[in-house]
Amino acid sequence: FSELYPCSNQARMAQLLDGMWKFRFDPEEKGLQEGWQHKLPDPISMPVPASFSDFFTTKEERDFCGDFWYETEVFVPREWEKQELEIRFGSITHRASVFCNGSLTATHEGGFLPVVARVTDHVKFGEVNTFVVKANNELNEESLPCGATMVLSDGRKLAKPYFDFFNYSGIQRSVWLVSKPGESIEDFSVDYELNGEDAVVHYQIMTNGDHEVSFELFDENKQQVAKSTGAKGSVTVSKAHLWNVGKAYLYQAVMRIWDGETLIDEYSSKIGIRTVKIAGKEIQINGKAVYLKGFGKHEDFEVIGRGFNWGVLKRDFECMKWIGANCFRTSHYPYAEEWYQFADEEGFLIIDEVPAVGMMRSTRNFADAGTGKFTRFFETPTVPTLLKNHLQAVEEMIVRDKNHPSVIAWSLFNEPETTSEESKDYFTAVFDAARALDPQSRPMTGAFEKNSQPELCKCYQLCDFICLNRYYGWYIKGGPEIVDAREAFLIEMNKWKDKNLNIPFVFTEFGTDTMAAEHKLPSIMWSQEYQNEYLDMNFEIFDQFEFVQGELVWNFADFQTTEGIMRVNGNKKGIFNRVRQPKSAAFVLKKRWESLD
Ligand code: E9O
Repeated sequence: FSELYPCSNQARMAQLLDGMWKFRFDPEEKGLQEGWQHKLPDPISMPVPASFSDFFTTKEERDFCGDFWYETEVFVPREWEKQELEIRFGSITHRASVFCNGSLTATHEGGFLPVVARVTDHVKFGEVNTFVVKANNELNEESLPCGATMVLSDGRKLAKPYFDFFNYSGIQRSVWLVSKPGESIEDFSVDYELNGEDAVVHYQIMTNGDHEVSFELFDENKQQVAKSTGAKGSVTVSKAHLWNVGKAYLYQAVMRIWDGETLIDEYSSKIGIRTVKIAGKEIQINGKAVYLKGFGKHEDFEVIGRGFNWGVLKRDFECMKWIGANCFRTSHYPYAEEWYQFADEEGFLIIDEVPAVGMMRSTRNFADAGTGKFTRFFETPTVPTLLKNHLQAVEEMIVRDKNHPSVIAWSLFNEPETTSEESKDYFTAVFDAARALDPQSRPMTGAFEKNSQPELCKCYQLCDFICLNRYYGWYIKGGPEIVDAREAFLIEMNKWKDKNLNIPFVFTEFGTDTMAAEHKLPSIMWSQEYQNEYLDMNFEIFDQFEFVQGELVWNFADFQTTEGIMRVNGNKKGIFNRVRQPKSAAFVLKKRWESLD
């Protein structure tokens, strides 16, 4: 099925189904047997898009783990009778079955990429139709992200993430009903070559028929600048306006299927002409080096959890522009598509990450605890299914996001175990598959944690540039030991330097938990003053190594995690607090990043 973002025009209609849906928890997993796919009995109300957790006032509901159901009713007009109909969910976390008037129309594994169900044969035209979703948010070692599900003594399931963010779940992104012609545009891709003042746009349009296809480009004044026919081809845009960092320029690509003079289908999308290349130690956009400044982010906000919200998006971009950032990583999962669309508009760079997080044994997730037997993560029998799910997520992410000019790189993992032969085989398979998928051949990378040291790591060789998550001065030698942290950091950096890899390095995580209200002179850990000192120490080291080509602070904002002794109502490494007001470190970053321009 097509993953194209919905649009409306003379050939297609897209209707947003966001709003108040019906909802029910199903802790006994009896829904299917009792026929809930037709209609939910005694439902409560539930906003879509949103995570369900933080609306509730009981722990049983907030921390619910297991099956849960959604329902909505939609009138489908008669005029759509000759069209194909799809219901498209931006995502359903973490897995789902979609029913239309009681019939199963799609199942999907993975909580952060679109779920599309073709419902043409199940819909009643000119009538009200019922759409029901059965979802599940359990974690295991085959799911992305990885985790476990435990059972409490009262019989309730509880999610045990192997990752540091709350297991927010539900229909967290927008839902559309899409009507399109039977013969339709299923996908398209573009790639660019710069040629002096001109740009060559290579395009490919995938359809499910064999009628004639046309491709047109319009500039921001809606003037046509190029036109071609054929499903595959190249057009030249003379004196092309390039899409640049902080200075976006977007053309409108209009694709059509024709039966002679008669229009069959039309799809349009904004595109940005730019190239991305790793050249020696530089990350180059349009042949010019760019230093990445910004954050690892989360989709996370009060009340709505991971639910998409245009207001939060707007505030986040305003804060990122104010502070002088030019980049963010979609840690630790692909975000709602609207984030990429807006980054395209604003000239922001994105490192797009799959939900491959938690692939590591630690004290938190040591499955064999107590047996005295240590199994490395990639030695377990669950690995083949995990790999299958990983490859599926990589494919869906690249297919979904490949045409965004903002996306400059793919991050294929976060902090896995990387020192065994098994991890090397596993990630070689992931990188090989990913490289075959991107028509723009963007650089591939992954984020490495502290055990992935240059002499031990068997996976950094797969990367076009290397992303390091490092916490010298926080997890390693914090507080009064920060002088020693600096020494240890230098030792590691010199080891990387001695490898002479001649590729860029980007710090994708560094930071300290900081209470927004805590001040202390002289500083102590958790105070605002300490966050500033830590950042200054890190910057002093980054600036000594020319192969360091970017710094993405962990994190843009404080965010919710599972409860535990390491977390005070969430992870407090934000440069902004959870409601997006600056900590003192925001002014340190603003000063540095504005001076780096
Ligand atoms: C992943 C991110 O999701 N990296 C973690 C971030 C954090 O703040 C988390 O939020 O904890 C850092 C990993 C640091 C590993 C060192 C742990 C040493 C324990 C003594």
